[in-house]
Amino acid sequence: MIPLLALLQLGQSPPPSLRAAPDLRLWYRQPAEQWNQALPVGNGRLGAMVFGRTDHETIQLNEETLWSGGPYDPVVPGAYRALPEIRRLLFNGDIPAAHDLFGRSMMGLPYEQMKYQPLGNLRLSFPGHERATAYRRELDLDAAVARVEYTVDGTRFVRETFSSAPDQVIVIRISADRPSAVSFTAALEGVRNQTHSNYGTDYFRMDGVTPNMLRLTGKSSDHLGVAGRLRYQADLVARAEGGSVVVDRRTLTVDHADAVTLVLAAATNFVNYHDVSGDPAARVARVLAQVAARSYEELRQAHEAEHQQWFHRVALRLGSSLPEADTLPTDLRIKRFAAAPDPGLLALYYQFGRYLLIASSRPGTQAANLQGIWNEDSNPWWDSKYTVNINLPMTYWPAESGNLAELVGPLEQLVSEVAEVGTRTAREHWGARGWVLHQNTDLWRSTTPMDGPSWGAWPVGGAWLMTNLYERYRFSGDRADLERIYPLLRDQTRFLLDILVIDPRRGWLVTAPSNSPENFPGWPGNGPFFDEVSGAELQARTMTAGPTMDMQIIREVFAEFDEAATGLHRDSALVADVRAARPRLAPNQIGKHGQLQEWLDDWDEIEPDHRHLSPLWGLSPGREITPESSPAFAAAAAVTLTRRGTGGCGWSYSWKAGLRARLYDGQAALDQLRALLTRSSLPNLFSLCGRALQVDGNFGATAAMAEMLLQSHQEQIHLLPALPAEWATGSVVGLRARGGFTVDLRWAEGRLTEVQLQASQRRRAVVRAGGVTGVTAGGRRVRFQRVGPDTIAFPAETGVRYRIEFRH
Ligand code: FUC
Repeated sequence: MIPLLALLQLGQSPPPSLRAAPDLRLWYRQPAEQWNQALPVGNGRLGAMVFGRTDHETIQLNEETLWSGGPYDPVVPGAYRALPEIRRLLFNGDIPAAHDLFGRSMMGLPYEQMKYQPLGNLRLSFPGHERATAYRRELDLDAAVARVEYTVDGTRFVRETFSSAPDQVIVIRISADRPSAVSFTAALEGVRNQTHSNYGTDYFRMDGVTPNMLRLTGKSSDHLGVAGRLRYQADLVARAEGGSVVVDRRTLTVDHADAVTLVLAAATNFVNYHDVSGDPAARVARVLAQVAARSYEELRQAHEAEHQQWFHRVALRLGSSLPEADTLPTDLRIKRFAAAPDPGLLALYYQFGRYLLIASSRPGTQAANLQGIWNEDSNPWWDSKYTVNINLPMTYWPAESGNLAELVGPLEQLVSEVAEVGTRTAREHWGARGWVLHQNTDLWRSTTPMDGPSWGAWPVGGAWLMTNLYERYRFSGDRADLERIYPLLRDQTRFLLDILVIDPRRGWLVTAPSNSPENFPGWPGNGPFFDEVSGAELQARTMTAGPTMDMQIIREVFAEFDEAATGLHRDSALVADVRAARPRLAPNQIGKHGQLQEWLDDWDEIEPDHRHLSPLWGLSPGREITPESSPAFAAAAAVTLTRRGTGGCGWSYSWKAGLRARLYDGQAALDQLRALLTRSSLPNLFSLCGRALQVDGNFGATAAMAEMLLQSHQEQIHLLPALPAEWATGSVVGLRARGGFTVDLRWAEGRLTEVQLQASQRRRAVVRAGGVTGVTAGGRRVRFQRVGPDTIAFPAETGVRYRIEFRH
């Protein structure tokens, strides 16, 4: 429970106040009635949602590469030929005509994408267990185990489920405190997509394999004319201790065992986005052979140790919880939180975000999609794919500060594959060098404009993701991290240079066409219209030129490219082009309400409380707007934020919390987090968007909480920049700051009491903290420079533990 590893890695024993284990369990007094209440486990690839029912248990299963369709190519050759006319119409103010022409000529074909699919359901029937008493179900974040316990006729039953990364299996252990008490029937059921094509092209088969196995095999569905090319297999093996196991055609029955371990392996034939030549049967057989001789205890210990390697890197304690918090189930605690402070619940939410990232994005797996890896629906909201105009970038925001940098690997892989595919898309749809990703992508790395011009006409998805990848280098300071992504950054820079055009009215360089995701500018006459591509009545048009967010993203990518190429002594001609273009980009502007303008013109929003916060990108996740470097724009950003209100999808709450933190308004950030938990989260702590969970809101909140405690985007380690009064006392161990620093903090009554800092490389450390007086190492004073009233700088050596001193 204690994050010993994080502390041991730093070569120290934990300070006394950090010894007590924080509350790291979600728990409930009743089973999940629906999927949205079940508890998630995952190893990055295999996911399960555990309902915890006593008599008819469901464990819903996912394998991350099971999607509809197969490799496909939606590029429309020569689409770029329409661009000059679209731009002419756009700059002449004939936006409806520009929109329609984009819809007819620039959309990918098909113009929608493939869907992430559920694998199946494990059903377990325990006759007589409807009479259960003393019920408890929990998710132990520290062990990454979902546990169900209850009593039937005086016998205590326990079920534990985990998804093991080292052994690549899902393991379910069913035991009782009395011998021979475990009897149940198991079935491994497939899922058919009933509605997503009007003819059945997917199928599954359920077989029993003697002496102790259930097997599910199947094929993915065709979708939008793209053939379903995935085959899958899941094998479930029952290992009974005592009693008997009988397999008939498709069910497995255990009778009077002392305990049973169910081991599930699953795989598809997916190799990569253009290769589906894998053999699911051989993959499953190999995994099962490897675990055949390993006991439940061995599997469990290996799983726990591996999980804790990641999880224990950061420990967070926030103030004192409600006195009764530990005796209050999580669902009731969420309800209470609307009216009473509960910092401990937010600390749990923080760690739940880290837990979800560890469970859905591991080195070598696919990147976490909109639902991480958890999806029960063949027709999930937004296809449970990758949407890039906020969701996928936000998913990876907490990774660096939360000391999980390696888990960004799958995103890097996704970007490098999208760049391969997007090179052709850049050429054919924009007549440009480099690579493009528009608003969405899927397992097959589709990169063309999607859904309709209102959403798809947005060419900077790849640019935004590049800024995510660059953060890894900023945090590690490790040149290898820069070298690896440099070609992607260079080629994205080429694309951006090629698509920028001059806005004829102002002479600025702008993107055109584009949109400010997915907001409607209130130009005269913009309003409801029937869209040809989506075949639907839409609220208004979004198409525009040079939206503020595009310009902010491009400035950031250009700055990163300049820094990288200059540091690595490469591509000097391209650096010169970037330096020439950057000052000509459309600048940030302040509008008539004092707000940060969203579009080139000072239009009002048709939907003033729109969930996207696009023009505030430069405040966060970007860094060009700060209260210190650009106070006028920071004040304008605050106006925009207030005008937007506090609602939206879960992710919108989280983004607002992070933005408030960057404005040093801890109370407003906390209010957003409270609203997220009480208004847009599920009882299992997943954030909500539409009718299903969406993990971005969890990840955005985790990132925002870290930003309330530590910010490092201004080349300084800024401690407690946005601490709300409710968090007056607390501690955090293992947060990462840009430049390769690891930071431990303790504070009381709102003031820092202890700060320790370590550098992973030789580096000038700049520390900003109220009342800072100096720095020591091993009890000896370290020479420092005072660079501001609350800021000192000193040369940090690798591996030395520095202690920051304060005036008390
Ligand atoms: C964007 C958002 C929606 C949703 C979807 C997955 O389009 O505007 O709210 O989060 O992505």
